[in-house]
Formats: sequence, C-alpha cells, structure tokens
Amino acid sequence: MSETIFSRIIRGELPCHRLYEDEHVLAFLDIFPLSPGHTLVIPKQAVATLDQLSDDASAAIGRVLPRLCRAVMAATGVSDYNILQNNGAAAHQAVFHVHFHIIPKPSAEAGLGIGWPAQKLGDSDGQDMAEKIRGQLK
Ligand code: DGP
Repeated sequence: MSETIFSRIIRGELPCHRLYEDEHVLAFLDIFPLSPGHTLVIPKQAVATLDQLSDDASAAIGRVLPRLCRAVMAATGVSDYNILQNNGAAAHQAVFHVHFHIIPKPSAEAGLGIGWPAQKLGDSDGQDMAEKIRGQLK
C-alpha cells in the first residue's frame, strides 16, 4: 500500500479535472501537461509500479484505456499520441502510484520528446535474454 497524492485525488480530498471513473479506474487531466489533453489514467489500487498491480485492476485499465484515447483524440483533434507509463525514479516516475499518461502529439515540438538510444540486438544476446525471461514466466 503506497499513499500518494493520487490516493487523495481518488478520495476527492484534492481537486482534479475528472474525465472518467469506475470501480477500479480514475482518469483526470495532468496538472503539468506536455500538450493540451494530457491525461492520467490510474487504478484505484494504490501500488507504486505496474508489476505490482492486480489482475483485476490491470484488466480494468486495459478495458477503458483505448476508449479514453479515442475521447482525447476527438476532443483535441490530434490523431498522434503516446502512452507513457514510468516505473521507478530512474525511469522518471515522480508519483509512486501506477499511472498511464495519454499524451497527444500535436506537432514535432509539442507533447512527449523521447531519447531512444537503440542498439542492434545480437543473436546470442537475444537468445540468452529470451531464455531468461521465458524462464521467469513459467
Ligand atoms: P510521472 O513522472 O510519470 O510520475 O508523472 C507524474 C505526473 O503527475 C506528472 O506529469 C504531473 C502529474 N501530477 C503530479 N501531481 C499532480 C496533481 O496533484 N494533480 C494532477 N492532476 N496531476 C499531478
């Protein structure tokens, strides 16, 4: 259980621009938007990172996320957007309650900018890593 500012928003103790609410999920406008319509979608379950989220809360987010994307697209008139979900301080997480950002990308300059230091995956590195991850899924 991690109590953050988002728990207080869920309980209605702090104001927000509410967009959607059901038993498991709340969506509201980000207070520091990267572009107009920047939305946060959060589970009501108070856990810090996605790997800790229950199956029920995950399913509830998955059910409504595309619908929220469509609403943000229609309301902003922007068809390109990013879904961002940060886990851990080194991965730019500032609020330690799971949240998905929906960030409209109205132009090259506005919205989310991404550093993407990609490197080609070597065959044996790929084999080793895939084996390790598959082993953890068993
Ligand atoms: P992240 O870096 O992924 O943890 O993003 C946290 C986001 O939460 C950031 O974009 C700003 C937003 N945020 C922080 N505090 C509040 C708040 O009190 N209200 C709202 N609406 N958004 C908040």
